[in-house]
Amino acid sequence: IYDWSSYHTLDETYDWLRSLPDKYPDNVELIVAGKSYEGRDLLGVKLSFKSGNKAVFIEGGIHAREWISAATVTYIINQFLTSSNSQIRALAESFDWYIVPHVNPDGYVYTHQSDRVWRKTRSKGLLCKGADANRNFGFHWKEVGASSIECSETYAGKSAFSEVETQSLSQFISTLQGQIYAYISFHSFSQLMLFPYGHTKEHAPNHNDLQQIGEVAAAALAVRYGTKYTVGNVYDAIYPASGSSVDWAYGNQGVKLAYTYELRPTSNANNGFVLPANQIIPTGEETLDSLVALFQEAKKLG
Ligand code: 0X9
Ligand code: ZN
Repeated sequence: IYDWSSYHTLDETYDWLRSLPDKYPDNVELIVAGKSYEGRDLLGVKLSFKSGNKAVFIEGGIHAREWISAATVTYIINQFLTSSNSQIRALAESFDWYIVPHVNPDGYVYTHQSDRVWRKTRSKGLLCKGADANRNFGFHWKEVGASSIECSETYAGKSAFSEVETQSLSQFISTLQGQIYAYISFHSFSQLMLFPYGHTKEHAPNHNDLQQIGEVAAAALAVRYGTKYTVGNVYDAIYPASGSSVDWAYGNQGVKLAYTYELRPTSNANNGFVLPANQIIPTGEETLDSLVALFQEAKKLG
């Protein structure tokens, strides 16, 4: 059985995703949001409970070693399908959810089989494999905080959208043009809620709203277990970085509500990417608490 007491392999998660339309035929459709270099699907689900809703896009696993990202994303899918909590039900039923737990499946498989701390895609290079998929999107590509050196962890790739994952995912997202109300990307670690921009210290047009909504979401996240998040624009709150999926969704696709979560833990003691599995459920719970508050506050601000 598939549960949230341990981390799963890609095959286990894909089998679980493929089981969902049979169990919830009225509410789940499988989506293939793109392809990977090694030929895997970027498999996800569309959750829909009523017609006429706007869409929210949720992406996990763009960095292969950040296992809590995909685990939190599948936790959210499961809660939206099974929870009887009124706030979670209201949130689930307010949007069409396009949710892809592993947008870098090749990298994730590699972290299970060879190198637990692999970050990038697995495309062929001259000296080193892979590009940082979160530096490869075509919005202010390679301007800042992204490397031209193939072996760097933040290698931006040969060109914008050189990676088949970002190319195909961005094409899929483009087909939803105008429908996407929010775009959320899950990473780890550091306990941050980040929003555009990453390429400049200039504030995004709705910076103040994004800060306010983020602070309300972070306050809600802290209630259950006291987990503290810091909220801010990428450039100031973490570091300059261009070519991320969230900045592209915001800057190129016009998605006004765009956040990157850096999930637990707060520090790199004992390798921050290796979060004990007994923290998957608490992380999922508090993150979902924050999403409930985030969408309530965003609605309030219009
Ligand atoms: O560097 C990154 O891609 C993210 N941090 S991580 O440690 N998980 O690698 C931060 C992404 C910042 N987000 C945006 N630029 N929107
Ligand atoms: Zn990351």
